[in-house]
Amino acid sequence: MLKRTWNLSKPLQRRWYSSSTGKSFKLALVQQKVDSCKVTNLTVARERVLEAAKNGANIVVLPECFNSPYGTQYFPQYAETIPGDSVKALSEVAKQAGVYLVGGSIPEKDADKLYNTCTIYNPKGEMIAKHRKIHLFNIDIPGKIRFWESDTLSPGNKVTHFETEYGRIGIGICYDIRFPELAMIAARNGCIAMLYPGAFNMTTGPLHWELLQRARAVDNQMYVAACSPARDTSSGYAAWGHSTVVDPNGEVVATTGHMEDIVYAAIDLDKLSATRQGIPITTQRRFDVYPDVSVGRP
Ligand SMILES: *[C@@H]1O[C@H](CO)[C@@H](O)[C@H](O)[C@H]1NC(C)=O
Ligand SMILES: CC(=O)N[C@H]1CO[C@H](CO)[C@@H](O)[C@@H]1O
Repeated sequence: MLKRTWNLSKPLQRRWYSSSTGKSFKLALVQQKVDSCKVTNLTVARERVLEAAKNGANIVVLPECFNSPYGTQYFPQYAETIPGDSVKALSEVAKQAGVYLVGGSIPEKDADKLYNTCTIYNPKGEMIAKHRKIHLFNIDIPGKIRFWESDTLSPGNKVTHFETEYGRIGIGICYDIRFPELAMIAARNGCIAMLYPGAFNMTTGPLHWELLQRARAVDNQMYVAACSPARDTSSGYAAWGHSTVVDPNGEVVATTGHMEDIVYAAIDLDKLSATRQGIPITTQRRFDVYPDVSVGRP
């Protein structure tokens, strides 16, 4: 193997804070089938979270738009305030299950604006963070497809990290995963994982869903997981499914197909440290050559 030497005449800027505690935990991704009745879907979400907890999960993730159909035309009708009915239900189930709950996303109404928002709860049922999707998915290819989230949604304006006894965790929603800066900012601020509720479609799913998770994971040597709704070909938006967990080495450690399922993975924080020791990119960056996107954030 080629031995590389580094020019160490200039001190490398070392900026690395891991909030990792060395404790391992069990992550669960609930790949729920989502339809048009909010109450039913909240009930199903609740049952799945309790089931995941019964199977030993410590952190449970729900998919993007788990209680409303995915489509800009539905968001105004399904939107609710935070706190509101969904927050109440999620808070109660987090407490009952005794887990951290990453509540997928719901269309949030705030004054005259709508957001695609993920709320996060601790095992006491307290809402400890809220992430509004930062990058809105706007695409318009004449004669082919138009999906313009900005028609009804406004973007969030900040990065979101939350604390657990296992370590700090970063959140993005769906299209946010395509912007590597978010995961970089999270990793350099000590996050051990990025969790993305998301709903890729039948074209971008096979093409990029796993690739993007592996890319974010290997670049940042952190766990990355994305939780999709189950596929429903009768709905207006068929999701790819395939909720997946990737380890800090970029390897898929748990995944599924497109049906309803719960994906479980043991998150091993020793593996995270070992990966970072084995390939020390976290301490060998050259911020004297290029800027660090995480400076001054979050
Ligand atoms: C999925 O989204 C991509 C990117 O916007 C688009 O090009 C493609 O046509 C969509 N595929 C389906 C099956 O809707
Ligand atoms: C997962 C699940 O049960 N989703 C339900 C959401 O609500 C609609 C309408 O009641 C049901 O058809 C879906 O099955």
